[in-house]
Amino acid sequence: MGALMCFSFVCCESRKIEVLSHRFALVEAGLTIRTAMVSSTHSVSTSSTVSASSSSAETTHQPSSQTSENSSRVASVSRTTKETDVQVTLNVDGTGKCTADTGIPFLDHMLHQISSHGLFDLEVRATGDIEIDDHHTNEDVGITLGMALKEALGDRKGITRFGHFVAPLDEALVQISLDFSGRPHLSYGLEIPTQRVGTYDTQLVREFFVAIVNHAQMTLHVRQLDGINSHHIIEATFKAFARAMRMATEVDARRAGTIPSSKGIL
Ligand SMILES: [Mn+2]
Repeated sequence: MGALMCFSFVCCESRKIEVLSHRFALVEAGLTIRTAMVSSTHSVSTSSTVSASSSSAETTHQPSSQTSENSSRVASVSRTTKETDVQVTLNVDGTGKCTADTGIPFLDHMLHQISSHGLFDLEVRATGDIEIDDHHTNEDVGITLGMALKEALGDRKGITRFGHFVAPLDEALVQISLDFSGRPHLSYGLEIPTQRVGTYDTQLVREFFVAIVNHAQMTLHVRQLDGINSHHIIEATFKAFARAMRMATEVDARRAGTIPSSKGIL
């Protein structure tokens, strides 16, 4: 039924909406992860496997020094493959401090949007095989940021869960609606008119969001309501994404620390 509803929705849209939905195959690529959750409510170290687009990767999650009376929503994730080496530190309850050094200037610019408008403290450092192109590094930054988000939010107790925003940037207007549902899904409705912004391949915007939704395990719908300039369209998307994430990750006091799902689990 979900697929039918989704299909009819696509048909009714004036813009082309690309729907991507797949369950996160937990054993896909033989990735080994050592996890030490940073939240005090998730202090157990575990070993597990998760999927990734690369054939092999080593990932470590390091406990943060930050603590609070409840749980600090901070995560540090390092992920290394034969293609890239990425470190992400994320504080969901930050003030918008950002360091972004990925070797891809436009991606750095977009990471600053996520931090600034989401009020997340974000540190991203990446080295990768950009002598080939930006694809692997762009994707692996998305993967690692998604993993950090998932870890920082822990069991998602008390969060607002849903978030939405419509961001203008001059003539561009982009709507984001998202849900920290535990189920990866991306509906991607951008029509970016040029192949590149600066040196950045605009096809990589979709790849970045695919990586985030898969690894943060979230539902994300992106709709372009207006826009002519590629830079404006992409930046409006990241600003709307940031504000929607801020809304969804904020603690809802009326939830009183319970999991925001009728199923009791996210
Ligand atoms: Mn800009």
